[in-house]
Amino acid sequence: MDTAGQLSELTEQFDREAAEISDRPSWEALRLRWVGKKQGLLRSLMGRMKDIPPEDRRAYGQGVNLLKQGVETRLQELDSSLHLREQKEVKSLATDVTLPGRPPKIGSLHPITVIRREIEDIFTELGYSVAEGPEVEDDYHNFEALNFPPNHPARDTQDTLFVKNGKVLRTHTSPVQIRTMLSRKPPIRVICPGRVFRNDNDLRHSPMFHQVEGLAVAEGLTVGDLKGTLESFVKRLFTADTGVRLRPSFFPFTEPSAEVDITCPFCSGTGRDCKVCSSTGWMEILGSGMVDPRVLSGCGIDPERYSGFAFGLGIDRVAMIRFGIPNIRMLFENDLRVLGQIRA
Ligand code: 2U9
Repeated sequence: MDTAGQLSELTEQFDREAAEISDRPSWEALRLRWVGKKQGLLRSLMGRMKDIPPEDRRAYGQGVNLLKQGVETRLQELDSSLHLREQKEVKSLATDVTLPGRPPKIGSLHPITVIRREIEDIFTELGYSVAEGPEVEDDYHNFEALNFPPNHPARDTQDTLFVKNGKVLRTHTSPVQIRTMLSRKPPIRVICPGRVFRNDNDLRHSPMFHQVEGLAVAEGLTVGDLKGTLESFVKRLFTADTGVRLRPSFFPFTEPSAEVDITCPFCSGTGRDCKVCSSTGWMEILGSGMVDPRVLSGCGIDPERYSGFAFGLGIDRVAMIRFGIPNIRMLFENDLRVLGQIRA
């Protein structure tokens, strides 16, 4: 075959190889094979010039140059289209490291947990232990042992939620103190935090809420001990200048009984322009009393030898006062947008 024929055959061969190119490595191999500086085909075609008869050299050189131009143009076209494809791939796969990071959501304790733990800490330091008991109770532990007579309307005033077989959802944590007195000998100092249930549902009441009740039983305990204990408690829970006053009240399980007001921690008891205490300077937060002798003897404790005091408060109410929460439902809907705004 003459040299012109050889060159046109090479052109066809390159076109066939170029048509097969699908990725960067095969393109790179094609480029090296044809125009590589050391072993490229075109370079060796140029090197053959000395073997061509002098009268044909001009035409041969032109033919090789034409082939080289065609090869280089086609290689460039293939390079551009591969480059476009590579850019698209990079965009779809790559992480944009210049984007701002997403901050992780930091959790926080529920307001009720915050207050419950504060109360537990205060009483633990005063020598109390923490006791728990069942939420589904029997009539004996929830009512009878607490001096509610059988079929007495007092059971209705508690808006009891009944379960089957005569069981109830406990209406207070008092049955835990009953269980404590039945299983331990005085001196007793316990607090009983937990969920309680009443058929009551409005802006300030929820059918489930949280109580802490406390009980101390020992020889010689008096109303003075009750008042002193509650005074040191509220000074720690609110502010050091918080004062208390006891107002006579009635509960079946304590005699005498008292409702406990504290000086309003928002206006320091002055009442001046205070929405929190409706300008009275006082806020009711606890109920209390000396344990009724009938309750002690029912639990096998001699009321001639021992006396006791008890108290109860709603954790939810304290949390609402402390964090300025207007609606009890905000504590239970667990809307993170609301809970996130409640800060200790
Ligand atoms: C035993 C003996 C006595 C616990 C007490 C109260 C008064 C009281 C309320 C406060 C707000 C309940 O959450 S609340 O609605 N509690 O007023 N609780 S004395 O007395 C007891 C408990 C157990 C064996």
